[in-house]
Amino acid sequence: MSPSTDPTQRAAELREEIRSHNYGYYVLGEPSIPDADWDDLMRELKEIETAHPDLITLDSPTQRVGAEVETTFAPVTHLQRMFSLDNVESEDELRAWESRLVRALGEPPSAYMCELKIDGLAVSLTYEDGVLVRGATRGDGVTGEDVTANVRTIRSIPLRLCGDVPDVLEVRGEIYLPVAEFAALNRRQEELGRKPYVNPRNTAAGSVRQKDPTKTAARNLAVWLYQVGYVAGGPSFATHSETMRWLTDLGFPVNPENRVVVSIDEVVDYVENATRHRHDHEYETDGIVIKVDDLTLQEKAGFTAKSPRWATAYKLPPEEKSTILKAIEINVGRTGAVTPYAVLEPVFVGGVTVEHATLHNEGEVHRKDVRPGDTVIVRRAGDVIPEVVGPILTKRPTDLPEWHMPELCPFCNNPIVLTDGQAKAKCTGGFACPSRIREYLFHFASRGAMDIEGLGYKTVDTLLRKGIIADPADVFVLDRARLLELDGWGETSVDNLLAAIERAKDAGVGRLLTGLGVPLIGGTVARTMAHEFRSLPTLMSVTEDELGAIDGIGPEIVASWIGWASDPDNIHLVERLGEAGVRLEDPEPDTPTSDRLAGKVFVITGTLEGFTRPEAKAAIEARGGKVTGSVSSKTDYLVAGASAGSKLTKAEQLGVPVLDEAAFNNLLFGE
Ligand code: 1X8
Repeated sequence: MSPSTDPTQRAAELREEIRSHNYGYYVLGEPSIPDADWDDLMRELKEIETAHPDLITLDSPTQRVGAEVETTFAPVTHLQRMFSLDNVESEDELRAWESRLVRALGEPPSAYMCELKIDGLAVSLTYEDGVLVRGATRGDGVTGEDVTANVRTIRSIPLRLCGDVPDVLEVRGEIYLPVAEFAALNRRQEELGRKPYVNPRNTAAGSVRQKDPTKTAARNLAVWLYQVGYVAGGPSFATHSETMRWLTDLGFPVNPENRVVVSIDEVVDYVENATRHRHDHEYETDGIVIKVDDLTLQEKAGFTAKSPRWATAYKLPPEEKSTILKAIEINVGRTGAVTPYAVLEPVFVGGVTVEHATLHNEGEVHRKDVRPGDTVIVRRAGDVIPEVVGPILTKRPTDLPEWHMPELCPFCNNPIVLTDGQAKAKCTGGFACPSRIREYLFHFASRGAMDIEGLGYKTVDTLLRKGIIADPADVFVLDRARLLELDGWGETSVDNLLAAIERAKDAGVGRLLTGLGVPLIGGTVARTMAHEFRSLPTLMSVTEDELGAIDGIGPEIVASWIGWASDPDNIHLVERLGEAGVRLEDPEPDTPTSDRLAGKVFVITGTLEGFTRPEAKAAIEARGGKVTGSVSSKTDYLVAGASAGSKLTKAEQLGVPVLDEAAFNNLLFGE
């Protein structure tokens, strides 16, 4: 079949094709076409919709991310009440639940469905004639909150169902943040110097209750559907497992770990297996849900005041354990920041053995009232960051003293100073502090910074201990003969390291700046600064106003940089890096390529994937265009990346053409 030339039909074809690829990708986990081809389909559909706005439909894949919603989420009454589950915590309690059930039914059920209980946020989705019309939180079970705009951004949630669709369908499921996404999010938080998120569940819940759907879209949430709430005009089924197969056929993601078993003994086996493999999934689970499979028997068993008798949740043990807090020690990080951490009697929690846990700062140690010698509760929050929850006071030995931040750094004996109350502590030893310099060099050489292969933690440690290096500039004047004297180093490893160091001299201002580890200046900010100024010596003498004028650089970053650049140690370091042969300047960019955008006025908003802000600005200016900060009737185009907010709304109100990244590329580079 060749593509239709009629825009209405072609748009429908494209939507169906994209929907089917999305199903393969997000539900089956099997991509059916290369990403670039998928992008082409989306681009063609967007072009048709731009040319014929009347053809845009609510279920079009181009319409996942809409505008911001108002301050509150409207209440929604569920078509069918969202029940809660009773729970059991042991095999005995599970068998007692079945005995009560058998008594109520007069016979043992012939089958149970066992499912994983997902530790996320419950959601109810309503489809009318196969089109998603509403997403709602659970709320109190009767009334939830309307979170449709946010739910629509979750790519595994179908906007349109396939096959024979019912008139009305309400399905229930759990939205979750994949563990790997959670970890990546926290790495970004750390790079920005912000507090980490506590666990995937709270983060998922927060994401679904965002006012701005572009923020939800950026989180890569996912969903499993596990229950039909209400159906009108649909087929009838004899068992719960059949309804789950039907949901799969309609295009919903249904957890492949679900199993039908025929006896309570088999339920016990499922529970044991699921407990053993609890951490093998990309999502967190907090139990197993057991449901009577036969729908007639479900009806016969009925409900208690708030829970069905035909289902129960087997709660998995909380991911908390108690152990001894042996000591509180401190780290000195690459910026000199001093952080206390707990040294624990090793304990197995959340699937790993935990020996250390961060305590953030002295204030936190006192707020939690944990003291060395205490028995403490340890939690592996979000299965990622181990955390000390608090002491078990009944087990505290008498007269256990409180812990205080040492006055002198244990690594270099220089004073530790406290700022912001007890929130921040800093070692005043500078590069003389062996802990700080080790962390600093390790960061300097890391993949995101100078990317010096072979200069990892162990090598940095050896070179420091032998007195071969003392700061980042020393790395570039290493003596081959001296390295060859080191234990375990041969010609090949020494030459490989020296070659990697030689390459790093040319890494450029952005990477160098990242490597210098200035507080609040991670990779993104460093690249922006490098792009604007092209020269580290220029940056060393930049004024607050010059730096603050750059888009994306706020007053805190400015203050951090000015403070860093006026420290004599750092000024000296930059000079020595230059003397050691490290390139401190980037070449000028190419001069204007054309005047194809002559006289055109642009505003840029949101995050573009292929450009930093300064790069996008440079690309426009190189073609004779101009970039301004706010949208007005004089604006010719708004370039809108991900997370575009009020500027996008304004442009739409004024009828200013909006370019997504593909359209922007087309304007810059197209025929
Ligand atoms: C909550 C959950 C259920 C299921 C999975 N995860 C949950 N968090 C399931 O049925 N597979 S059922 C449920 C509830 O009824 N409150």
